[in-house]
Amino acid sequence: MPDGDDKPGGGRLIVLSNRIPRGNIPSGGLVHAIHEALTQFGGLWIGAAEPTPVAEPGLTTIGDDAYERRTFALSEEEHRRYYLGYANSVLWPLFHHRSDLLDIDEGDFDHYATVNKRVARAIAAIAKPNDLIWVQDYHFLMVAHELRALGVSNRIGLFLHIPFPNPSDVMALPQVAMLPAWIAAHDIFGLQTQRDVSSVREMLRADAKTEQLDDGFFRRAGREFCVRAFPIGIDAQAFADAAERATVPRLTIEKRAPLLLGVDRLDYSKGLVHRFEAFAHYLENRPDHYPRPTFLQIAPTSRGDVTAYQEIREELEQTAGAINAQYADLDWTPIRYVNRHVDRDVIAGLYRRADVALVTPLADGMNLVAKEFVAAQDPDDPGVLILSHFAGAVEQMKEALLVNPFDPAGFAHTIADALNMDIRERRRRHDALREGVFRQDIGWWTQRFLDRLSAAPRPIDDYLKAI
Ligand code: GDG
Repeated sequence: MPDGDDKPGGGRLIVLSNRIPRGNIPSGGLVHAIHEALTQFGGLWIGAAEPTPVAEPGLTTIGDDAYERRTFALSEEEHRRYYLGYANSVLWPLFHHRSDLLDIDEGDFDHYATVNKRVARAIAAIAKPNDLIWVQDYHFLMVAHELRALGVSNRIGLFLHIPFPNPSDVMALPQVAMLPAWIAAHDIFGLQTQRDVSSVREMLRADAKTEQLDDGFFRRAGREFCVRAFPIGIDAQAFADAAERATVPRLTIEKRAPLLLGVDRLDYSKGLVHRFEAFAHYLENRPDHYPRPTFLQIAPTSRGDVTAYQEIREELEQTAGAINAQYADLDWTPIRYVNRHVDRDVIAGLYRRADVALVTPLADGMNLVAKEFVAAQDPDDPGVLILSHFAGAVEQMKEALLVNPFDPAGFAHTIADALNMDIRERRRRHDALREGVFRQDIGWWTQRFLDRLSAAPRPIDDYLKAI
């Protein structure tokens, strides 16, 4: 990443994300990468405060070292309607191709707009001319547009961690007509995959005001902006070290019995019910002489206040219960479903112990678990990654065993292939995957994004006057 004199005009970095770490920075991962970038550039990290009865404008400082951490206020109603409502009951399902789960309430969008405008005003009040502004994710799709309306000409980039909807799905968003202007207000609109870039391109093609240029650039209202893929990585070395150090918890499974592992936030996009059913299909058809496999699924509850998440939790409990009732024996439970958070070091040890990882979302921006599993394996005796076609990670991880999670029979065959794979093929696939996971790690991702953002042409005054 540009440092010292390479910083554009010596500007700082302003990062906006919904979550902001309160205390110590956890090692590895996105939070750590943002922390490192901010330490290098200097600047500010802005995130949401805990909800309060009334939200005041401006920012509150919560920490100050190499850079400042500040929060913007959120009222309890805004938390319910901007965060749980528009962000997580409209944008999240829509962007994960689940229009059937949309819960549209006109007032929720008003709160989303209010919060985005409040955040934009707070940033406009503190941004210095050469600061880079880096927005994270779908909670803040309008912030750049609001900043431009306030006359802010800084370089602004947004990275969308989740998929972008395809052209027909996106029509279900009541605010679809505003999307091109929101996107065009950035200098860089970053996505996880080429597939997502194509979806944005398709949407912009239908927008009469947008002109497509070369190399990912577009022009709208007199200024150019770029739409590009920046596939996110992990801190591969930190994960490999943690996995090597970790003591695997006692699992009480048969000695040479294979362990299949899934690790996901409990979210309907992760395809957990489909995964459980495919495993049942495998159990139904597996030869009797096999050692009995155990499938361990760790899925801590997430967004438990949203109805769709309560429903998926119930459905998963019922599915696991029914499968275990049908296939379990006195000394064997096929599915171990752990519905709580497990420490990262324990997860790293479990990845290393697992023979097969099941990373089979129905839609996913990237999926970091696929990369963590690969980084954690013993290269001499690696496990096998089963990866869904619908995880963004598939564009970089072609050597995984790829599955269609909607096809239980095909999925079950792939589980059998994974459990039967000989050591030479396991090593061949793992070597290739590992090389990519280490080369395109989280540092590579941060650097690529910030290099591109630093080099973006500055917005022009005519545009600011035109919007
Ligand atoms: C979004 C996009 C994109 C899960 N359970 C536990 C635990 N985890 C950790 C995993 C992994 C992370 O949570 C989940 O990673 P995903 O990639 O599946 O992320 P999402 O939360 O859906 O986030 C996604 C990501 O942003 C980054 O851009 O890849 O597509 O949806 O790191 O290890 N960690 C611990 N205990 C658990 O019980 N310690």
